[in-house]
Amino acid sequence: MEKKKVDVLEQMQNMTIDLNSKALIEKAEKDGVETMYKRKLGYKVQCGFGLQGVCCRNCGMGPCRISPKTPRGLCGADEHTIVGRNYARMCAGGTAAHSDHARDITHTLGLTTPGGAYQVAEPEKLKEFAQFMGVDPEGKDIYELAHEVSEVCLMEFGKPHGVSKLLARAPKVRQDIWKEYGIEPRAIDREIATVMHSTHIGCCADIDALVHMAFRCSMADGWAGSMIGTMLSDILFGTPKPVHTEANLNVLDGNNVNIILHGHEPTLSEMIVLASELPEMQDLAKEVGADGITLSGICCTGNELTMRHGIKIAGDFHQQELAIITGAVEAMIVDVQCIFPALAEVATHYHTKFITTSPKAQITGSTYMEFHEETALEDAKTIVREAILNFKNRDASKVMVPELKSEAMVGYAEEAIVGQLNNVVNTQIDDMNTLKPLIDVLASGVIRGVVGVVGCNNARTPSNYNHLTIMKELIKNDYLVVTTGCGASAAAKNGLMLKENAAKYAGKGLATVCQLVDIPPVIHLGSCVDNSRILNICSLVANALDMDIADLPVAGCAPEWMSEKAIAIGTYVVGSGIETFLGVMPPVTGSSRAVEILCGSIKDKVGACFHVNEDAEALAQDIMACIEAKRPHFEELYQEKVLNKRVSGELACLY
Ligand code: XCC
Ligand code: SF4
Repeated sequence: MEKKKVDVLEQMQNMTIDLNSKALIEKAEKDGVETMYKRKLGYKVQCGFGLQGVCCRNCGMGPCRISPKTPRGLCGADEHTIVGRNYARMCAGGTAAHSDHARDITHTLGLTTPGGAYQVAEPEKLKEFAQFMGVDPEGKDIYELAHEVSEVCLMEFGKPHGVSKLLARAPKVRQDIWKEYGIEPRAIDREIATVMHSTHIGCCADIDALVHMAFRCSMADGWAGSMIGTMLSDILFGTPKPVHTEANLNVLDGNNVNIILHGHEPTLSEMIVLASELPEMQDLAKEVGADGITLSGICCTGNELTMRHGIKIAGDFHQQELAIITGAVEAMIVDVQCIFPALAEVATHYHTKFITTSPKAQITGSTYMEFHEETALEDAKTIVREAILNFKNRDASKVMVPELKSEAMVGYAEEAIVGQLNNVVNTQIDDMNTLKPLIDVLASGVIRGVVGVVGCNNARTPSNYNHLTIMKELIKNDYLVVTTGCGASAAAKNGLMLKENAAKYAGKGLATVCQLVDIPPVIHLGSCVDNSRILNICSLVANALDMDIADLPVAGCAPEWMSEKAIAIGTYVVGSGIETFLGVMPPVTGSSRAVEILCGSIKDKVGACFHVNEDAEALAQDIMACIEAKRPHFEELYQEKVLNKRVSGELACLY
């Protein structure tokens, strides 16, 4: 290759640290296929106004862009108003995405029937949750109950009065903080509508008020939408249990029909799993000359499938195009969110069918096969058949499945984390659900803290670099890492979710706990809506200790965030009292006031704030310093609330 081409290739390959991705970027060049990495080269300088969040096009007089020469928009909006409005709208976008996903799951719960495509997998969890939501399960048929809970949950999206019922899961002190600051979210849709209204031209023009409504809206994401999504997914499809899997593009199988599921909602992917396991589909695969069918997942659908079925993870957000470029994929089936429109073009270079299924995410150039929950299994069969029949079009000369994959243990729901710790460490205690072992290792400092390292890949950093750098640094220093979303894929691809690797990567304290308790140093909690599991675990621990979430030695981190969903998540995590660290600067720097509030004074309201550092090593140090600074207070509280009471006999059994 001539020098210029080599330079271009090298530049693209430097944008990821994944070796499979590097190999496929080279293949893409040879095949003449454009990828995100190529397009990024064309974006040498990104718009400075956009980066700072000071571009407004909320009305037809604009776009207005704030600069020293034009310090106000045509309507007079200043940089604080414009940045605040843009930030609030990002939160509303993210909340809408997670919550609309949850709405579909809720609707699906209403469609369950005994023996039908959708059934209740966890009757006990349903009963418990029904009770929590104020529905009496006594004497009710389980499906009658499911339908009733579905209705009650649907009301959380649009009820005219009251605030989210799920707030009651949080410690009382935390609830009081929310009440005081006025960020208890009302109906989910209402919070989204409120933000859209207030950010319309000529409405809210006060940065404090805009940040406030961004928080209230995001709280509806974490403490309503996402939490309902996670809970009902467990009830419908089963609570995840630790299961073995493999990750990275090598999971694509040579002579099998390869079907990749990409997107977010388990309502579709669960049915594809069911359909592909049917004997008629397996037979059809043999008929067309394949050995069988291999399903694998990308993005959060990948997480949902792997944690419930051990289905392999093909890759993360930045590998979606590369997956097709292997030439070995019969169908890429998608529903909603994080799907590159570019897949339509990439697929034209290979035999791959790019199948869209949701009216919410139709993409020009795709094969659109609309999926309906009402006819779920039939629809899924039609889609799987289409994929199988495409096997004969595979062109062996275009196939290159890269060499690497890693093994991983995934699927640690709240129950698994608590149960597993308890099982091994404390078998003498009858109550299997005690949090004592987890709390003991935290309080003694054997584990310094717990950090949720979550979220996307961002083309502003080399793919996976920030995730891995931060996770490795944390576990090396005895911080337990829990992860979701594409961060989880990064960990799985790199062996961080293997118990066997604890000794290699983790510090002495954490490695010992991992060995004793039989957990990996980086724990897979699921998809991005499953960040609500983190809220749940924190609430359980804080409640058990009679503390606030903000008292715990925990932190959140989104090292490579990119989506509006990630901004909403970060905001509700801060709102929940958890210090949150970002590896990519959000578009707020154009307003000194916004930065000052989000990275500072919001702490006076909610007990935590954002911290940003685009240097991954430094960000890891920031996280650890922050948790260490919290520890003395935590240990003191622990002494006062737990140890002293235990000695005086006030604390009878657990905590
Ligand atoms: Fe999307 Fe959920 Fe981000 Fe991955 S982590 S890029 S949002 S798939 Ni959710
Ligand atoms: Fe410009 Fe104001 Fe219209 Fe925004 S709302 S585009 S700042 S005139």
